[in-house]
Amino acid sequence: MKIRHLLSAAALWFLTLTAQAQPAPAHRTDLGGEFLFTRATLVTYEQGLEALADYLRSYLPLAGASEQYASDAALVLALDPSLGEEAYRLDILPDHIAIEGGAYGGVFNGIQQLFRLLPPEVYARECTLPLRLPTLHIEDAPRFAYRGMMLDVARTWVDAPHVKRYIDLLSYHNINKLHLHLSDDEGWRIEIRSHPELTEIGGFRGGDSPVRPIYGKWDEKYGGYYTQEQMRELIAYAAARNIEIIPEIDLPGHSRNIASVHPEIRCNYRPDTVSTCGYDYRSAWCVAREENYRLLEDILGELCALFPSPYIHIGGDEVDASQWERCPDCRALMERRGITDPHRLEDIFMQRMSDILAAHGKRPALWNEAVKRGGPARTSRVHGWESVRACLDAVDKGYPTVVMPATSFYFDMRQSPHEEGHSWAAVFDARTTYNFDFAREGFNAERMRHVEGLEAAFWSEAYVSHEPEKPDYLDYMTFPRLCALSRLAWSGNEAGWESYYRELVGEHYDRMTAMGIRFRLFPPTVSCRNGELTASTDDGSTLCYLVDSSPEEHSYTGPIATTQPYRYRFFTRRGTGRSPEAADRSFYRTVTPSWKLTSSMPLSERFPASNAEHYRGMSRTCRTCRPKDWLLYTFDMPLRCRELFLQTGYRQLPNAHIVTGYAEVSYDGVRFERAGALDKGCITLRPNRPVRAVRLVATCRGNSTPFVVIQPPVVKPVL
Ligand code: TNX
Repeated sequence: MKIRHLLSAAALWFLTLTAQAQPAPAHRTDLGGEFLFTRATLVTYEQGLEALADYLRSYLPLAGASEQYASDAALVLALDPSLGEEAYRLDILPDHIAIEGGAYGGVFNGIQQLFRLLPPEVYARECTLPLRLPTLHIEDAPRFAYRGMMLDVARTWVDAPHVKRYIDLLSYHNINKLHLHLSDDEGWRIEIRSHPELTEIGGFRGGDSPVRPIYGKWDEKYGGYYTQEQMRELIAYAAARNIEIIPEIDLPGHSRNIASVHPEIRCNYRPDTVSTCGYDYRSAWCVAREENYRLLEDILGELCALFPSPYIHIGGDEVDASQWERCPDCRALMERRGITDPHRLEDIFMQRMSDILAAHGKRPALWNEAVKRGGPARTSRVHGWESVRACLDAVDKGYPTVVMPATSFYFDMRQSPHEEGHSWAAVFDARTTYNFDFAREGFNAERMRHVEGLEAAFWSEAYVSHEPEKPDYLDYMTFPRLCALSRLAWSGNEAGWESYYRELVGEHYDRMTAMGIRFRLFPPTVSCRNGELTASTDDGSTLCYLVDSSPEEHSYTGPIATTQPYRYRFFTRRGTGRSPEAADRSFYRTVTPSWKLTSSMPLSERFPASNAEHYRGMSRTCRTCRPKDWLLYTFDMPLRCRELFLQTGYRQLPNAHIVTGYAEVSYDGVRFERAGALDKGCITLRPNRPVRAVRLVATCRGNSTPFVVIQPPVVKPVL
């Protein structure tokens, strides 16, 4: 008995503590009492909320639920239409808990608030009762009606169970829109019953598919798709968690996939397939071909019937209009319409898409490029991704806009300079996402009227090459940046980063661990002074380190005395989180030797050899690679180094590289010896003698791209 009391007292103390570290909801009043939450606590619900009673009981070991709605029962779920749809009131009183929402979503949000008052184990469905909860009154409502996340399932296929898991994770963070990027050059992911070939063929690339292989999947047929049945289930699963799925079919560009399945939709000219080892590169729908609109009517018609979302995203980004310029039919259409700018053809195309959607009672959502000329109706929703300026432009034109500039919201961007991920928009972590400031970015009150909310995006070109640790990479890139996004979209960032960071560390790390998220921790601080290498963290994580290239992990217990600090790399772990590696500056130091590039492949004039040679960016060949093609790096002086990293293809992306091949090293400039196979177009050499030249030799027939990208060698000096 006594022990029990002690435990409860401890639990109460713990809960009060964590409750203090909670995000401050709009209004919270502590009432000073307590409620005893037991297995016998009966859940009662108002009509229409049964799914939420079931949801609650799937997380907590509560014995019963009753349709007999009684407002003074132990745990009451109720509606109060006087509240905003997603707003809620949570009352914890000595004898009952009441969660009232303006609509279903509001009650769901209230349940999430209750979860945040419980120990983190609730997310693992391991919360034991009884528990004492402090009595309180909370009223809260979201800042934005649109709080979204976009997942690109086209480049990397994410199957339905993994999407469900992701929906769960989003829903714990009060995200209410899941924008699914269902088609792109590399895949078609949603069954269209009137055209089963779109998924049966276009759902897969490589192997015997007419869709070319790419992004690390070269020797196998790769892909997958959702049947309409599965999608219906996902839609319902998401809806039960207050998430609307918004489908996207990317039109009229990013369509190489469907154009490989239905080549007739392409523009009417002969492609140059010689430089691509036979692949047709055209990726846009021909605007002049009338039959195309019948196929599009079938596709959009089925999507409108399948998805309850009032918006269907029809893309509109990165359209290569040069294809239309080369097409006699599109040119004739331009003449008939009296237009000279081929981009106007996109407006014509999008207008027809909008008409199809309107006939089904839906509106289009578009990437910001599609409204640059102001063509589409102001009822279209714009997703502003290119820049803040692009968002402001859409807002100023009067479009309801979802703000998602890549520089703060593209979660495929890497989080610090030496990590994985893209960097074309920015290198940023959760802090940048959290600190996004509408006022500072130029959104005044008038402009804010057109802002529907915020969205983040995870594009998956680079994800597929991480497949062995697939969920880890998605989690790592998403969290905690998504926590920051959700805070920004739900209540704003006025509390400031320092306060939010304390909350992440004090609260969310344990919650994400219970959720099973392999999240990113911030890297440790490393410094070296007077022969002492030290590492530290401020987030309660455990510090570990690695020496040289050995995989053996050591735990860090104190300063390391060394004259070779560049041999050590540190990282931290906490729960299911891990940090990136961090090292002393000397580890990252590189030199830029003088060298020359030659090749069996002709080199591009736009991306000449001198770019790479002078460390001013990359160089390119003018065609794809074939067996025995070579790249030769000749150093002006014999090069002594610790490490020599050679890379073909884009940084962070296995694309436009030599897919299979090997490296040969020469120490005298005459004889070459094998030094190993290329891995995703790259090789790291650790030569023990000065190197005169390295040759990379291809063994693959093509790389699915009409060129090979050549990066300057990364050379780490002998220290
Ligand atoms: C731009 S964002 C794209 C995507 C890429 C992404 C990579 C947008 C509408 N287009 O096709 O996946 O960059 O970060």
